[in-house]
Amino acid sequence: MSKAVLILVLLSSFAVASLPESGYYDVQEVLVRNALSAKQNGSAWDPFGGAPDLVLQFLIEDNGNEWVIITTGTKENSGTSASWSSEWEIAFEDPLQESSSAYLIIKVWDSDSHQSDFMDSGRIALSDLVVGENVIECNYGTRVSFEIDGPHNQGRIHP
Ligand SMILES: [Ca+2]
Repeated sequence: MSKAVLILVLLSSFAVASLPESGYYDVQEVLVRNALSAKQNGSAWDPFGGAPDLVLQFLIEDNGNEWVIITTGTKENSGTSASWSSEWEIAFEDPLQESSSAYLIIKVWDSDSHQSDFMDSGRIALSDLVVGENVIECNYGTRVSFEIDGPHNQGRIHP
């Protein structure tokens, strides 16, 4: 399995977090269902009625700033559902906060060679993330689920 992304999420707070402690976590079993089959205006995502090519971005949003931590590969002609067998490693450095201003954002795109089309997005407070399955219902009904596994290899964060 590839460790495609390694990012340090540094957030300051003294609150208790749902993810048990700082460390490396794997994001895996990423699954999309119920993506929009057509654009808001009714036209297909791709020319000649083609199905969308789903690609996801995971971002962290904190106090109005957001940055990408994971970009999945594109699933060509995936239609309204897709799954990824890849595994991405992320790192949360203690203290992970209970702040109401920190979120994991999921953005769903239809990948296009010219310019990708935004399809949907949703978010979950970082403090609501759990080890195990997480489910995000996006604004237009897309359902994104993924598993968080960990923490592991904790010692590597502060070598
Ligand atoms: Ca496309």
